Amino acid sequence: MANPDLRDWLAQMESAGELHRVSGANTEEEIGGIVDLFQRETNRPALLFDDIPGYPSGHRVAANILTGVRRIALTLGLHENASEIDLVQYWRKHLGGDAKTIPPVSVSDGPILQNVTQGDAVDLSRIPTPKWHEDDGGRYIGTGCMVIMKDPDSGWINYGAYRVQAQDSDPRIATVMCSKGKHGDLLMRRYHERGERCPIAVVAGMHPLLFTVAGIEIPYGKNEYDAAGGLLGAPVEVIHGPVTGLPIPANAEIAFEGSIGPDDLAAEGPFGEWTGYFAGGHKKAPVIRIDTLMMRNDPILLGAIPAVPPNDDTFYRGTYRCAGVWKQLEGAGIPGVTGVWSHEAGGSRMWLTVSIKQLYPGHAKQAGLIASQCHAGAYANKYVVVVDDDIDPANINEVIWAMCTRVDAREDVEILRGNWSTTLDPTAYPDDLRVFNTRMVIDACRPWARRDSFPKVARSSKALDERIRAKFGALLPPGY
Ligand SMILES: Cc1cc2nc3c(=O)[nH]c(=O)nc-3n(C[C@H](O)[C@H](O)[C@H](O)COP(=O)(O)O)c2cc1C
Ligand SMILES: [Mn+2]
Repeated sequence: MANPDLRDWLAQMESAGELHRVSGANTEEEIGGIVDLFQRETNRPALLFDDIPGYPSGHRVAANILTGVRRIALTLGLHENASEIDLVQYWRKHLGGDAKTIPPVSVSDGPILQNVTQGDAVDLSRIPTPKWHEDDGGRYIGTGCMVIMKDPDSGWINYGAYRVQAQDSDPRIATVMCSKGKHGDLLMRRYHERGERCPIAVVAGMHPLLFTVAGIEIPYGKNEYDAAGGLLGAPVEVIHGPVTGLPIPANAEIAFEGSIGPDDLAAEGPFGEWTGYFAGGHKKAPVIRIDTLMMRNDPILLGAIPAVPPNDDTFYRGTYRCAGVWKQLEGAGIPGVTGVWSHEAGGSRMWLTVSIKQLYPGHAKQAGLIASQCHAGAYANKYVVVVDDDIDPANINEVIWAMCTRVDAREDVEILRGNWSTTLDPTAYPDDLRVFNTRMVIDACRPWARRDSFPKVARSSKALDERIRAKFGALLPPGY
C-alpha cells in the first residue's frame, strides 16, 4: 500500500472536524494574518487555503497543522482522545537507541514527478508562498519542510526542518538557515571545506509525520527517513532527484533540488521566531541554486509557522522534548516521575513542569534542578516547576494552584545564573554575546516535613465522581 500523503492527512483531519478551509486570502498578508489569529490558542483547527489571488485555483497552502493535541495524536496513529501526557508517553516509547527503524525504498515514479522544470525554466514564484508575518524580510517557502543532504564520505542521508526563504530577486534561488551544529550545517561544511558545492533538496509539502521527524533531534549519523519509516510502520517511498540523486518522498507536493557553493551568501530574514520576537535580525545565509523544481498537479505548500507561542514550530516538539526530559531524569536516577509537560506559552521550552511521587526529602528539588540542566531540558529554559502527582502537569490551572498553595518562596525557589540559552531569548546576556540566561526552579510540592499534616484537598473523591456520573451522567454536559 502506498504511503499516506498530505492529501490523505487533510482528508483525515476534515472528517475529524479538525480542518477549516479559507478561500480567497492573498499571500501578501492575509494568509499570514489568518494563521496568526488561529495560532493564538492551541486546539484550533488546521487551515487549508485555496483560490489564492494571483495563482491557479487548486494551488493551495496548508498551515496551523500540529497545534492541537488531537491532530498530533491522529498524525502519530494514536487514539483521537489521547491526552497531552499520552503524547509524551508515545515518545518515551519511540525515542532513543531502541526505537524501531525501517529504511526507505526507491520507486521509479511518483506524483511529485507530475510537473518537472529545470534550468532557466525553474520558477519558485509559481508556488503561493505567503509572507507569514508582517515584518518578515521575505517569503518563506520552507517552514513545514524537509531539507535533505548527504554526507560526502559515508553516504549518510540527513533531513531537518530549516527555514528556507524564496529570494524575490531571482525565482531560481532560495536561502537556507541551518544553525551552527545542526546536521545540515555540519554536512554543508564538509563540502565547502573541500571547495565543492553541496547538493541539497528541499521538500515543502508532505505528510506531517515526515515533517514531525524533520523537527526533532534524531542522533547524528542516523537517517531521519529510517526513523520516519519506523513511526509509519512502513518504508518511506522515495524517488531520486534527477540531478542530485537525493531521496525525495514520491508522493510529496513540492520539492526542489540544487546546490550551495562555498561563500555563496544572500540577505536573509528577519523572520518572526518561536520565542515570539523578530530576534534573529537580518543576516546572510547560504544560497541554493536550483536545478530542478518538481510539483504535483494542484500542489499544496505546507506551512509550520513560528509566532508568539503557542505556535506550530514548537508545540508538537514539546511533547517529544518532555519525553527526553523524563528519560534523562530517570537516567540520572530520579525515581517516581509521573509526568513532564512543557507549557506552550513558553514555546514548549521555557516553562517545564515535572510531576513526581515524593519519595524522600530533597527529591522534588533534585528533580527540578536536574530537569533544568539535563540535555533535553536545558536549552533556553526559564522556569521549572515540580508538582506532586495529584497535579496534572499539562493543566496550567492545577499547576498555578499548586504554586499558590504549596510554595514557600523562602525555601522552595532556586535562582540559577549563567545557563545555556540563545539569542532568540530576549533576556539572554551579556549584551554583546546574548548566550546565557537566568532561570528559576520552583518546588511546588507539599513540603516533605508536613506531608502527613498538610490540609486535605477540598475536592470530591474519585469514588464520588464515579457515583455521580453513574447516576446523573445523562443530565450532565459531555466531558463533565
Ligand atoms: C517549523 C520549524 C522550523 C525550524 N527552523 C529552523 C531553522 O531555521 N534553523 C535551524 O537550524 N533549525 C530549525 N528548526 C529546528 C530543526 O529542525 C531541528 O533542530 C532538527 O533536529 C534539525 O535536524 P538535524 O538534527 O538533522 O540537524 C526548525 C524546526 C521546526 C519544526
Ligand atoms: Mn539529523
